[in-house]
Amino acid sequence: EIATLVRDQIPLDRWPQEFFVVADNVRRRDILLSSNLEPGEALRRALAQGPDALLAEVARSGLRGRGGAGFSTARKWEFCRNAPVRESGGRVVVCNADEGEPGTFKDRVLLTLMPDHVFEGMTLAAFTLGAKHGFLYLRGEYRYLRDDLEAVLARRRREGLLGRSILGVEGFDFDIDIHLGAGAYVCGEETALIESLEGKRGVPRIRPPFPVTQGYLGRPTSVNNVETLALATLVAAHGGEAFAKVGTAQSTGTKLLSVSGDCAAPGVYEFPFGVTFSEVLAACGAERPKAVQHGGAAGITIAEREFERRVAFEDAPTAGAFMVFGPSRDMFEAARNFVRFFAHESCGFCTPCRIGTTLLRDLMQKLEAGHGSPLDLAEIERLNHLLHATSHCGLGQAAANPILDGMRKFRPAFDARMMHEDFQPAFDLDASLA
Ligand code: L3W
Repeated sequence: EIATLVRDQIPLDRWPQEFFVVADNVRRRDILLSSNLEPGEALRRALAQGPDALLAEVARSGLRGRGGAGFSTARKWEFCRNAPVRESGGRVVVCNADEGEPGTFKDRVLLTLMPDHVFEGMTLAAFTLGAKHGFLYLRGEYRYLRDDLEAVLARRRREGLLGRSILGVEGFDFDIDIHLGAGAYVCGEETALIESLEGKRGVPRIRPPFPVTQGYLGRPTSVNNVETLALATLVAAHGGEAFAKVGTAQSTGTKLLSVSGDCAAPGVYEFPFGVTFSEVLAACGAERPKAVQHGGAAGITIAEREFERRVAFEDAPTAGAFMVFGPSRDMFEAARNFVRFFAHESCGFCTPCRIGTTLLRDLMQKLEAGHGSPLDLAEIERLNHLLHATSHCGLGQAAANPILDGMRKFRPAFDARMMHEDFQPAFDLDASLA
């Protein structure tokens, strides 16, 4: 049912309410999904204290990037703020709403239910950095959200929360443009996103230089995930200390999980970091699950024996995918599906990824057809080393992960695909030579 809803692109406000489940063990007022701040509330508090104090609060909160990599938000903002600005223009704030990781849909919920939190987070970033220009880079498939988001921006301009002299503060000018992606997964990578913003093909750049020093049009640019920016609004409103009390030592606050697959109650859940996979599976009503795919591109598959592991940067980090695989699922099929996705989404710029992902896909198709042998599994391992060592960006580097994880943890599903003894090749070499 949820798959049909997603496929039919029904706006989230028309989805049944039960899809938005806030887990029972999250009850604090300062938690994202239950937060009902007035637009401008966090910003007013930050303006009263000044940009240094806001940055200090963000540092105190321990907030880390929610796009998967977990880089410190305070450090990113600080790097960007300290980067020299050339004559070409000022600093830039980008909200990465190119939510394309397989199995993620939590940013879409935030943009639908709490766009003010996201735009306010961008404005707070701008206040810290001294940026005048911001972009919301919206995934092409979320185009239907654009009019509503533009309406929110227009309202915020009317309320003095965007535009010139924000909330009457002389010299604090900032506005946001919405830029639509066009369906390329790789544009979720921050430098490909910036290329796309500049009107070019979305090909990742070599880093360093990082966007914080040379981003959009060579200007210092902070690229942050939707969830990170919404959380920054909470930090500004309630203080970093309150935020840091939730979660674990190295992963403070909460994490939104897009729970889908074989469970009774799929939806967007918010849990404190440190929650175990078992706890999430119990909350969403998964019966006898055999695996969870939570790593997005990293393809990290958590098998049943690992269900006591924790969702946290120090254990199992995630961009927010939580795909539940029930007892009847074939994990070979799951891996094959992922690799097909990467072959399709490779931007084609570098040869290892362009060719390597296609070879991986073909090998998996060969195995699926029952024509494979252990040599093909060895070839997959070899391709993985090659892709890992030589790909231009993370897409290629991580493309073989779902297969390798699958081979390590669900070997029987792969062995079942080996060529059967009674297999008859279509082409009889001996006969043709004779
Ligand atoms: C300044 C340094 N900045 C790192 C910044 C960097 C970036 C952030 C993370 O993403 C993850 C993976 C997937 N000076 C810096 C520096 N930074 N060193 O920190 O950087 P990095 O390189 O650790 O990760 P990454 O390549 O940006 C890999 C996940 O991304 N993923 C996520 C997709 C997210 C979306 C979305 O937000 N809409 O699509 C896709 O693969 O899980 O863990 O900002 O500049 N010395």
